[in-house]
Parts: sequence; C-alpha cells; structure tokens
Amino acid sequence: MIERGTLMFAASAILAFAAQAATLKVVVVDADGVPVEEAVVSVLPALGEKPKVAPGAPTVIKQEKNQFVPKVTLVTQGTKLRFQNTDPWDHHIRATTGNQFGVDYVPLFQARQNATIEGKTPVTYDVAVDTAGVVLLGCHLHSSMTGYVYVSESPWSAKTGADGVANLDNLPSGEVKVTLWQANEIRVIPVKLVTLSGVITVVNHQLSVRVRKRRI
Ligand SMILES: [Cu+2]
Repeated sequence: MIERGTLMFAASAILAFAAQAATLKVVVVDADGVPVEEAVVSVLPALGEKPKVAPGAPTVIKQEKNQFVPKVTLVTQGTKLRFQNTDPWDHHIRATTGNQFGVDYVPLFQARQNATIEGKTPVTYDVAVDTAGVVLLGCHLHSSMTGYVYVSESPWSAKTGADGVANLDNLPSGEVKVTLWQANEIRVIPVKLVTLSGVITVVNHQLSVRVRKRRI
C-alpha cells in the first residue's frame, strides 16, 4: 500500500507540474520605445475559479529623501505594509484609491510620520491592504512625493525591471488574462487574452506616453 500511495503521489506531482509549466515574458516600452521599469503584470486564468491568493511577507516602504522607496510596491491582497520614515524631518502618508487624475478618489488611510532622530529607530506605521487595486501614496507636507501600491488579486504578478521585462514562471497552461498597469499611462490598457503552453510566451506592449526615469 505504501508503494501504491507513493506512486499516486508521484503521478499527481507530475500532473501538477505539467499544469504549472508555462512561462510568460512581458516586455514594456514607452511611446519612444524606451524600456519601462516598474510596470506591473498580473495573470489570472481566463476561465474557472480565481486561484486563492495568500498574503505575502510584511513589506517595507521607506520614506527616504522625500521619496517613497520603492516607487511602486507590488503585494498580494492581505499583505501588511510597514511604512518607515528614515528622514530627519516629518512626513505624512496619504493613501487613496483611484488614479493619479483624481478619478474614483477614495481615502484609505493616513498617518503622520515623525522625523527619525539620529541614532533612534525609524518611526513606522503598519497597515494591511485587503482590497485588490492600485493605492496612491502621497504626503501632505511634500506634494512631489508620490508612490503606488499595486495590491494583486493573483498569485502570479511581477514588476518589470530596468530592461522593461517581467518574467513570470510556473503559470497555469491554457488561456489566461494578462493585465498590465503602469503609473503614467493615461489610456486604459485592455486586458490581453493569451494562450500559455510549455514554451515561453512573449507579450510586447508599448505605452501611449513617454516615461522619464524616476518621474512616475
Ligand atoms: Cu513628506
């Protein structure tokens, strides 16, 4: 019985591997063809139930030299964010839903972040993000401070690197919906239906806007 059980386990492991063997590469460039960093790619099966998504490890967002670092933070639903002010001056956190143009603007949370005194532990603020979507970050004290938290409803999401490429492995084979988000894009990016197989699938996307580095 033990042998049979072991065999069944091995067979189901192979089947699970076969169903998760697909790889997707997404290449994002701006209107001038320049690679775009910190765009977010998210994949969900086109049909059937949405996969369960587990909260990720607590994720730190620094307020450092009047910037949110990273500029774009990618987490799954339910993940705890820890905001940390490392500057020796005060900041604020103003988090809203909606887009950068103030459409569907809904306040989510806000907090005062006192200055970090030299030699002392930085001030932190913890909050869990449960609702999928994009959270806009701002600071009442420094209007140029902006950041984004992409709260993903999918276990398969990735940010593009400096080369404009996001690689996603261990995806389900078959038809999937590929969602792309980028902070500067003013047009709605249509969700792409893509059929994944055992070989690598490449999706190219050109934004309608120019993206200057560090200015998203
Ligand atoms: Cu500030």
